[in-house]
Amino acid sequence: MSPVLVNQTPQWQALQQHWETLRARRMRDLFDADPKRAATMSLTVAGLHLDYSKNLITQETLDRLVDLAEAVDLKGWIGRMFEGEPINNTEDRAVLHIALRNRSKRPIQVDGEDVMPAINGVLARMETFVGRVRSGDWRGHTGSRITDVVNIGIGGSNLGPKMVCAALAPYQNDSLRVHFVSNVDGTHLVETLRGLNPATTLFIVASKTFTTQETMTNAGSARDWLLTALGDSSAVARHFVAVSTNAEKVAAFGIDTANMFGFWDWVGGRYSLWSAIGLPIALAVGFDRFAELLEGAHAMDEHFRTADLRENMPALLGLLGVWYANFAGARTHAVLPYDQSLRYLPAYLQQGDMESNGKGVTREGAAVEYTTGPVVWGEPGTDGQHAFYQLIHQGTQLIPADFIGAVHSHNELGDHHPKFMANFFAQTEALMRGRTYDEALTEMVSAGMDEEQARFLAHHRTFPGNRPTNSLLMDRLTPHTLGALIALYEHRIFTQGIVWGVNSFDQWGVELGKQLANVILAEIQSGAVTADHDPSTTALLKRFIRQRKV
Ligand code: G6Q
Repeated sequence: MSPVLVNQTPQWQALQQHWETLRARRMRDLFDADPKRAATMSLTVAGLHLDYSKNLITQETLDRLVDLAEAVDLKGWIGRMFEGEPINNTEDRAVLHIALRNRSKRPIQVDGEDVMPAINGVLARMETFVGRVRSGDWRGHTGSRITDVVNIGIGGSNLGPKMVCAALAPYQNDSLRVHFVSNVDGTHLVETLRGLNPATTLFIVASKTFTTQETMTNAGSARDWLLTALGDSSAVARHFVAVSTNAEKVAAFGIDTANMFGFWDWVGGRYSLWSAIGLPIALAVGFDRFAELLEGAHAMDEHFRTADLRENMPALLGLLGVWYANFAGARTHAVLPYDQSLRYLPAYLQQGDMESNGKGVTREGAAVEYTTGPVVWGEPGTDGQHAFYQLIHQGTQLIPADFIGAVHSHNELGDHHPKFMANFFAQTEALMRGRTYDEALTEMVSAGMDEEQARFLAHHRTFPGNRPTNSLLMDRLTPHTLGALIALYEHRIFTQGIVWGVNSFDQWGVELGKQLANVILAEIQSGAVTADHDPSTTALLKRFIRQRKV
């Protein structure tokens, strides 16, 4: 018998009724009614302080959301993930990114075998390699030390390391620069390689499958670039390393498998920065810092695994997302880092969240009858304030937002950081409080404005408020707090996937386009459109082929 869809449970229906009673309430009033609200709706875990009091919730909402989490056996599913059960049911795989950063001595078994010795073995090889490259012991083909590392990978083999390298830029020195090439658009590779010296450049070809079209095309062109300059195919061994699960294909490309760092099929691409896919991170900031990143994530893992749901930061954030998506009608979720070095975090989480929970059927294949993963988007403050915050404040959609910032900047320049963070706090306050018509009117009249004009403008200067935000504050963005922050979002995604009953760990939705692209590529290369396309695609293809001939 198929399990009941979550929207048919009494806990879901109770939340629906609860929303009807809460939707007309004002957060301002909730704060007035409970002086301890900010304190009771805050918690600190692994160096991250979360204040979730500026949400349209009461203690009853939290009780009911936790009831829902219990109804779907969230705790049981967390246990199953940590125990290495094959919870990715469409690919029959365990989901063990948590093992990659398991800094405890706890064994983790997959099919009766402890995976920790293999994980620690790869980490040890990474440490040695990183030490050699950073110290200058590893030399290029001509005997020069490596000055530039180019990671060639896409999706999960790109976004995580790229995001983390930017976030940890303050921990890098100038002697080894790390670059990322992902797009098969030749511009990406050409512009990255411009100015680089082949004799001092090391490529990491990062691909779990080692078959991904974009990555293999870029890797082939990078190899040509190197060999054109160095003129000796044996140079590949000193300038190319691979991160993959596919030794055969790595060898076929010409990379010595002694220079291959492996991982396992139970590491999903978008959850893989903790594996050897994190090699560019370790090269950029040193292995010890990479280990601190793993430790921060492990601290969040232990919290997620053991804390009561009512005090469980990732579970609470996940449940709040469910509250807005399924009961308040939100369709998007904004991630707003007040930290320039977290500029790639929204893009990273876009993949993490949307590829994981952008699903329309349950684990058992039944169509869902409710909203699943939201559109995730965002930009760092304060740029976003001068662009799209207007819509968050006064638009017609409800957009829950996460504000993320640090008490101390790595670049304390004059009063930049106080100004920056003043904006963070001001925005969350303004979104929560809003400004009533009367408040807007009084403000303008007291400033001396003509009353008729003030009455007109007050409509435009009214802010509805009641716009929900979470505030995440850390002391400083360190490898440890960053690790905890990423793990927090991973487990938030997990929580929501469990509530919605979807498999968060497959990505069948990316297949169809890939298949069609292969058919179309053959047509472009042969110059003849022969497949049975729709009329629009046929016309576009013919136009493209014709114009390329001119
Ligand atoms: C992530 C996805 C996907 C994957 C890329 C790259 O979860 O699986 O983004 O990471 O398609 O795949 P390869 O690492 O195999 O090249």
